[in-house]
Amino acid sequence: MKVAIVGASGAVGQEFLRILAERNFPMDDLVLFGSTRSAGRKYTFKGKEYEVKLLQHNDDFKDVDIAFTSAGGSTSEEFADTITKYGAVMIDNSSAFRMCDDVPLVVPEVNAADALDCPRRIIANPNCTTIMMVVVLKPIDQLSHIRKIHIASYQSASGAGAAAMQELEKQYKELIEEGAVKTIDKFPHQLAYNVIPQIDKMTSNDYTKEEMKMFNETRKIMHSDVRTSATCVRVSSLRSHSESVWFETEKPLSVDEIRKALAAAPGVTLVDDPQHYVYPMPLESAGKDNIFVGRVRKDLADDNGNTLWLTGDQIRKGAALNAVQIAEYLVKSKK
Ligand code: 11C
Repeated sequence: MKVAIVGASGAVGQEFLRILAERNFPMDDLVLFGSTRSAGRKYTFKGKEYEVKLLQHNDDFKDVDIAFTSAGGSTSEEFADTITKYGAVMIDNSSAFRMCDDVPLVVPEVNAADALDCPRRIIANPNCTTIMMVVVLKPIDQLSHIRKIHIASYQSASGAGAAAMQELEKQYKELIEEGAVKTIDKFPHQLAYNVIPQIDKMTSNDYTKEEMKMFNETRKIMHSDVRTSATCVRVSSLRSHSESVWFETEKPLSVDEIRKALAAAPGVTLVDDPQHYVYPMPLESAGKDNIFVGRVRKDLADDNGNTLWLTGDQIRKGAALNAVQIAEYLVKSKK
């Protein structure tokens, strides 16, 4: 088994290296790819050093079995044929192919088997905010069909990549040392001491692309007609996204039923004792695999509604871990 990582120097690329090693993914060889900016850099994996190769249209993917790609949508689009033409399966972290009918969009806890039907040898990894929400809502949907979701997200700087995390730290430093923020590049406004109610580009219906990903991807992954109305917000946490989620089910569900389903759900940890100040927070979910859920309660405005709070590491379950879990499922299914 030969594995490739495209975008090896990015925040998600680096997380791939850690997760593949931690989970002892069954592989014999590794090859790293990057842009001209990162080609030549060296990274250590399981005690061996690997140099990042320049991603080019050549035969470098000839012996590759699985390619994890995380270098942006335009790179994925441009290189998909080069990557898959000799049989490699491309597990793509970008939004380029997610809504294509012939590309499965997979969260293993929700729709693992969809990964087996990939005629283009491309499997799409969903948007991080969507992944976290569907892992938590799937066990509830099994109790009673979820008809509507309202969600407000609190997305950390890490969602915009490693350079954005550095920018947030730099903004705080500039405020302390120079009295004002000088560096605004990766975000449309100053993020330090601020929240920004826009993630990704605005679309013609006045929802952002990130918000429309939540609407469309949730339906595809859950095989559902559910409607999701989202407001996605960038906050100044460094790593780990959070979401406040209101959902309406076909029949009313009790808080106890929901808590019980969540406590038994794969990939979910229930942290819910608000009377004692116990609920999930991004500082604690950063670096962890599961999605943490708490504040489960009845919606006061909707008899068939309940509401909860969740938080999860956007770079792990929201990106690299989910992709590695897809690969693990493919390996297991071949045995
Ligand atoms: C963010 N969720 O926090 C975005 C990043 O469609 O994969 C991931 C964008 C995507 O900025």
